[in-house]
Amino acid sequence: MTINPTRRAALAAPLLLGAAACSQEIGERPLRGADTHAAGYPTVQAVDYFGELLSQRTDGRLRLRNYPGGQLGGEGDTLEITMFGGLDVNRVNLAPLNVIEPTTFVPALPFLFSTTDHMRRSLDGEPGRAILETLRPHGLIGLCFYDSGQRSFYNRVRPVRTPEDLRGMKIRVQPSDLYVAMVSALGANPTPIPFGEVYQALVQGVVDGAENNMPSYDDTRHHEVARYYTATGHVMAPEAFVMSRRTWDRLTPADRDLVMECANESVPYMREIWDAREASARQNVIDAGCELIEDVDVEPFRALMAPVWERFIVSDLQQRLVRDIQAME
Ligand code: GTR
Repeated sequence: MTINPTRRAALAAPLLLGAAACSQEIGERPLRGADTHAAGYPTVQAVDYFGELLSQRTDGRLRLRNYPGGQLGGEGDTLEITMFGGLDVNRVNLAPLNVIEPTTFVPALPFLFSTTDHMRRSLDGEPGRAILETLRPHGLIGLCFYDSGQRSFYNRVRPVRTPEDLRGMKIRVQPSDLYVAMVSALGANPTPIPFGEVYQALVQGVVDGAENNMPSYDDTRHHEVARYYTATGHVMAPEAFVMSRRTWDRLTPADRDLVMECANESVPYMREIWDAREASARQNVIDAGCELIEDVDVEPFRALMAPVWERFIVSDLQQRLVRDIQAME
């Protein structure tokens, strides 16, 4: 993977940090992690919890220093840093992983999962494990998936009830071809922008809207600018918690088991916080005066997604994963 010049500056500081870190043994320094979300967001809390478990179970020998709020850069950048070993762990959405590993398109397919329960069972089960395993050749160990709810469209222009209402709108998407194709298929104009820059893009009218889950819509204050939220729930792609393979390879087998154990235990913890946060975020945005369009008929949206599935699901492995997930409904 090549790093373009504009990203070099963003990468430089943490890479230096990483170089210094690499000369120290694991255990002499804390493991370092990153999250694009602010402190207190459920993913950050889950990874902090993972760190606490790890520290308790090793009497502080293994501990974590997590850098939330996108301090170390956008998810694409921090993922590269993790692949190079400059960060030990990272919590990212599936979208930046789409760029490096095609199996990760599967759980990001629009309207693949029918319910939250279907999504959780699929990712806890064999399909989820198989997808995490495909990250290994890219220098990443997939530790676990966390919930990311249902992504839905919001905008500052008008209430959206049909794909027709979205037509021509400039919609921010995550930097992933799948999201670009999805929004194009709905007749809108996709604009890939890193998460941390979306608020300004909305304020300045660079984009008319975006799509995300309710806690992100609330937490980022996008709802202050884009008042219309339509519960399309089109994507239920999870969050991924990964470890750099370089770090993993330096752990003892017993420590690897412990890392996996603590990651797995952080999943139910995260889900509990997540469910509560979804409810409180919904209430917050209602209180803030946003218009929630929750009785939307999603069938016309779903009907336009066939070409997206066809374009991104091409290999035997991807097709098998899709079939297995559908069979678990
Ligand atoms: C959030 C997700 C972030 C990031 C963000 C985005 O739901 O938790 O990791 O992917 O969406 O839209 O960029």
